[in-house]
Amino acid sequence: EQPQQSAEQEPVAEAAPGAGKPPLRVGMVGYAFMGAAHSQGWRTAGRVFDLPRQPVLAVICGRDATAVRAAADRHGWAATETDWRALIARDDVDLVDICTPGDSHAEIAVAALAAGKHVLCEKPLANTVREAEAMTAAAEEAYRRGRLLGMTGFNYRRLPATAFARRMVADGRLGALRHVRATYLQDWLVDPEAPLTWRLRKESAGSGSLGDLGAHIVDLAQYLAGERLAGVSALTETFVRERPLPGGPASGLSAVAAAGTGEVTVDDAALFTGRFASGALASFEATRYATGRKNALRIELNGDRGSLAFDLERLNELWFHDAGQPGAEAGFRRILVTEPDHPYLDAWWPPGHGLGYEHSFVHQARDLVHAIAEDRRPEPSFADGLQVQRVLAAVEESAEKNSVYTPIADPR
Ligand code: SOE
Repeated sequence: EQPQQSAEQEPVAEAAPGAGKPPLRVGMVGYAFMGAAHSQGWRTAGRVFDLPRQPVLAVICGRDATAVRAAADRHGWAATETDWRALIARDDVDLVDICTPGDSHAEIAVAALAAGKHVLCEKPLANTVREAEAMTAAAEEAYRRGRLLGMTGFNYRRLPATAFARRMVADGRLGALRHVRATYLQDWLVDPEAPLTWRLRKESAGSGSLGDLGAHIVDLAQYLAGERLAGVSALTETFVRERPLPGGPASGLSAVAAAGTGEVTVDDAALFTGRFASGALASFEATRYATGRKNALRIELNGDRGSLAFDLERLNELWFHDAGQPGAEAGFRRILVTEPDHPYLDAWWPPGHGLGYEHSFVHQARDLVHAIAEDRRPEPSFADGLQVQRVLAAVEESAEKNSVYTPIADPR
């Protein structure tokens, strides 16, 4: 089906990439780490993939006029705003991409959908189940009303190796699934003097390692398994309860410390076990205190016909054990996921020329453009983001009750 093109959606000018295609004009809110990553995605997707609509980096928004101008220049955005409401009110924006801390996701997403924009929202979808429910209801209504889409930014689904792993599981290569083992380990809070940034306060981040890292591995585990968790038993801990207040500008995950200290109000680490609806068992560990581990997301799945293992720090590889092989020759073998018939790779480099972290954001932009142009509900949708939020809430509830097994509300 041809994408709808309104009068003001002129095809992209001749010299630009995607010339002759209707544009998809993006307005982004937030310009820090995730803003930079998403900018890279929007900037690159239409230059690598043959997309039905050409992403245009129309407007970027942040409260500090000087800083947002600098971000616009660095990342290639045409215009700036300092109030997200002004961005949403613009008629030269088709899609709003939310890269702010979790406390503003719901308000921006609901308003953007009501204003007739598609929405991409960084994970975790919200800070609470209630907010995620409101966002999901708004997205359902906006889809019925105007075919508007709401997508949650679980970018790790969009690496060639994880997407290929999903294909193998769906093709039955693992047989009946018995175990999923997932860890996401970082170490940027090991130093007790690391400042109290927004990620360490419940009112801005919702939770700590749980929502920031645990959300990724819950989504990835469920995506790869092709089914949802039915319940969890959990432990959480906050190792350092008081930290220096942040002072000057933040960069990436760090910030400059100022005078005084404040309380850490989120978990530093979360450990939980889970049960899938099929009876398969899962374990999860999310922490920012795994000294020496920088961005170590690992996941392994064991079925009665085989196993798969993935490590984000070696993201062009997938390890596969086929239990049907004769014992003497069996064992995990490395699949180098760099062939043109692996997911996403026909548009990139010749075989063996691997991809990196940022490509997951390019693929995310690519997939969302296709979903919009083809009038398909995106995956993961806001409803999928809400379901992950319910898992996070069940983890918190279980941890509060000393690991009592906690069913997940509405696991559909
Ligand atoms: C920080 O822990 C963080 O940037 C997460 O917020 C991202 O979602 C993850 O991709 C990398 O680590």
